[in-house]
Order: sequence, then structure tokens, then C-alpha cells
Amino acid sequence: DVVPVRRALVSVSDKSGLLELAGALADAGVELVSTGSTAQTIRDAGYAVTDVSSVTGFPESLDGRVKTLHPAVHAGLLADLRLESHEQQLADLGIAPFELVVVNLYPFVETVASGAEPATVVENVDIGGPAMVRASAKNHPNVAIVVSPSSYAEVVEAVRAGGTTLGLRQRLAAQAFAHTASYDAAVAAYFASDVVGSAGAAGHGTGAGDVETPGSFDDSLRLEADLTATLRYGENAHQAAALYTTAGGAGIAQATQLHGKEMSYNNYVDADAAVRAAYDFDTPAVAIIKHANPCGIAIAPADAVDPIASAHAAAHACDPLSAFGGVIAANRPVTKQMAETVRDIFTEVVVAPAFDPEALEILSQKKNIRLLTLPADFALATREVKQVSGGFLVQDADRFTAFDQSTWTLVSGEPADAATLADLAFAWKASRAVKSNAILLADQGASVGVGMGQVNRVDSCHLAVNRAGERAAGSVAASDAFFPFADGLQVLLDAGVRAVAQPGGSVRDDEVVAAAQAAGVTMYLTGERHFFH
Ligand code: 93A
Repeated sequence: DVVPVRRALVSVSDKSGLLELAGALADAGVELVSTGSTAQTIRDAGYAVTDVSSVTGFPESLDGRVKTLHPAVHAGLLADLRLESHEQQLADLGIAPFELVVVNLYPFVETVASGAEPATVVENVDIGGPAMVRASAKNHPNVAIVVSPSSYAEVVEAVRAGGTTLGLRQRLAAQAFAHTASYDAAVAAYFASDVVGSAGAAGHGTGAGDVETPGSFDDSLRLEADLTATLRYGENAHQAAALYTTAGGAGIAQATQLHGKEMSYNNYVDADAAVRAAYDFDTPAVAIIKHANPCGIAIAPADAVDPIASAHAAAHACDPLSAFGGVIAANRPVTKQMAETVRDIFTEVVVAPAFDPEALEILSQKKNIRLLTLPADFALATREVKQVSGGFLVQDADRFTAFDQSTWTLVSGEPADAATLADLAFAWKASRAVKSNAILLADQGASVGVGMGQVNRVDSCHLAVNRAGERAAGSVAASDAFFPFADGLQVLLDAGVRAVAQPGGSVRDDEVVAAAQAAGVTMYLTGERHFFH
């Protein structure tokens, strides 16, 4: 199953490593066939190369839109030479096969990131490149397909050793299909975001108006999703995993990666949680996520000079220990100042609507950090799906209706002043991003202590208070669901919490409210629960 390499098709936008590759292939006696500027680069370096137009007998035309899209190329890529009939047909047609194809695609993601005009972005949608990549990958029993300069050395070694092995070609084919899939996902996300923008579809920051009443469900719900990328592994190293994107979706699965290592399974989960938390706010907000929970979440003070950097600093201050290795979402473009802070903190992923050029430059110096863009007004899914064994559960997405404090009921203490109300509103909204049972303590628009994911509310209260330390005294608290007893609340009161927002609705609300009244603490009932599991 070793295929000696006699003829190679090389067509690359990213010319890094090209000359070393071309030199090594030429030295090994491989005939090189190339497109426009790739051929020029090889020729300028003094190596022999055949122009693809002399293979096709057709000029590169339509400003380069049609270069390699020709049967003389594609029959050479797709012929299965294990079949005599294919070999015979190629001979009859006078077409020679390729055993090696080296292609990397027009820099679509980079063009989008540069803020280019739509016409330029569209021109950078590669058509001929993916066609060659997919054809060669399909025909991997005969052809080795290389899509990344990082594979050049290994392939050159194989060529020198007498040819590529089936194992190598299959591995390269898998990389190739993953590459074109993620490329197309980026293209789809760009087109979708454009459509969302112009259609003025509902963005984040929802009010009471957008909530759908519990609706009807089709008797056969079909989930259409396309395999977008195979991931290195799943939640753990022994679990195979992949990313599927739903047709017409526009969320973390469609985010555009500008820089960094491949996204992992856990990166996707955490980035989704980060976006859920930060993009929920209308004002500049940052959430830092570990294991799908916020270890810090904050909005910027109204007078901040660099709001998103201030929000990040405040979110980080909540729990700097846990922020190590975290996933950050910002709902405004990342600024230079924020980037300078993040640079010094080990961070897995940063998601934001955009990165200021200086911020991108600073963060791109870190090889591994993954930088993703997702438009601030990405279309929220209206339904959420969760797998259970043997099927799945579907529900309306959780939206706030009780965000507006005019709908809250004061049941204890003095009415809160404007600043306290604003903090309560922040804490209440932020608590929605915390796994239940959730208790979130906040001060001046920033979480100061988070108690998450506990099986009783008392433990969540202890966690939040312990995390906040001295900052618990004078903070405000939100609870994602009612206090079933006064014990959890008492933990907060003893720590010096001065105002509380919680849904209410417990059969023991009287006891809970009485405890707040005895402490002279302000308490509002929001009337709405926000469990999140
Ligand atoms: O414009 S295309 O979609 N049409 C083509 O026929 C075609 N063939 C190769 N893009 C095409 N390519 C791409 O051109 C390759 O994927 C590669 O990225 C680039 C190399 O062109 P050049 O050698 O002129 O730099």
C-alpha cells in the first residue's frame, strides 16, 4: 500500500515552508504542477515547475476564480488506480495522475478578521482549493493530501523513503476533511451573521417582550446537524468526540477562530457557558468560566475609561485562583488594556465580538490561547436540547422576564437605593449563569463570591460567603431559586449581606422573610426561578 510519488500538485496561499518542500520534492525527482503565484514562487527559487494552465489547456481565468477546476486536474486526483478501468480511461484521456496534493486555502478567516469589505471577504471563499482537497482525500488509497505546512516534513520523509503509506494517507485525509469542514463552518458563520445583522433579528439582552409562552412541539422533531470537526478527544482523553453544527445555527459552534490551538470538547462547553453569562448583559460585561461555571462575572462601571478592561479586572478579582486556565467571554471588543492583563494569566479561550488590532497582536504572541469571535447579537436559540439515555429533552430557552425590578416585591427592610437595586439586578441576572443551586454575592457590578452546583442551598451559601471573605459584608446576594428554609439565608445574613433577591415561592417563605426582617435586611421576591443544570 505504499504509493511512490511521481507527480505533485501544489497550490498554496500560505507559502511558508513552500520552498523547502518544493526543493525536497524536486530533488526526489517529483514533477511539480502549480497555480499562478505558487508556480512563480517555485520558479523564482530555481526549481522546475509546470503551470496548471498547461495541464488544463485553459488559462487561469475570471480573476483566478477558475484555475484548477478542470477535468484534467480532477480526473488526475480522483482516478482509483487500483481499478484497471480507471487506469485505462486516464490513458485514453491523456491525463496523468497525481500522487501528492499540497493545498492550503484562501485565508478566509484572516480576511474577515482584518475587517475587509464583504466583496473582498467573498472573493476569499476558496472553491477550487476545497474541491482538490476533498477529491484527494476521498481518493486517499491513491493520493496523499497535505493541508498544513506542519505536515511537510513527514511527507517529504515518506517520499524519500519510497512513497506514502496507506496509514499516513488516511490520517492526512481525515485532517483534510476536518479542515474543509471548519473552513466551511467559518464561511457559513460569516454569511449567517451578515444575514442576522441585516434582518435585525433578535439579539441578546432580552426583555419581557421576547419570551414565548410554552409552545407546542412537533410530534417528530428533526435535529439536522452537520459534522464540522472531529475533536482530539471528548471530556476525557479516552472519549472520541466531534463537533456538529446545526443547520441555520449561529452560536459558539459557528464562532470564528482567529488564533490558537484547536478547540477542545471542554473548550466548547466552557466557551458556551462564558457566552451565556457575558452576552446576557446589555452593558459591557466579562465572564470567566471554569468547568462550565463562572468563577467571576462583572459589568463595567458607567464611568470606566476602558469598560471591557474594567469589567475583566473586576471579574478576575472575584476568584483569581480559579481563573487560572479559564475561558473568558467579553461582550465587547477586547481592548489592548484587557489583552495586556489576559496575557499574563494562563487562559484557554477568549471569545468576544472582536479584538482590537493591538489586542489581537498581543494575545497572538501566546501560541496556545484560542481567540474566537462571535457577534454580540448572535441569534439566540429559542429551544434547548439535552440528551437523556434513549432520547432527548427539549425546552424553551431560559429567558429573563423578571429582570425589571418594577415587577419585584419588597418583603423585608427598606426599599433599596438606586445603586443597591442595580447591584441586585446584576446579581440576579448573573446567577442565571451559575449551575444550581446558585448563590451569587455581588458588589458594584461584580461578583465577589459564587456558590455553585451544590445539592443543598446552605452549602452554596457557605461557598459564596467563603469565597467572598471580607467582601461578603456589605454585598448583595441573589439566589437562583427560593430558600426552602431560613438556614441558607442565615449564612448570608451572618456574613453581613445587606440585600437579597430571590424568587420566593417556598411553603416556608414566611420563615425566610422573618429571618431577613429580624436582620433588617432588604429582600425582594422576583417571582421567577432560574434553575440551570
Ligand atoms: O479561486 S478558486 O476558488 N478557484 C480555483 O480554481 C482554485 N484553484 C486553486 N481558488 C483556487 N485555488 C486556491 O488558490 C488554492 O486553494 C490556493 O489557496 C490558492 C493558490 O493560488 P496561487 O498559487 O495563485 O497563490
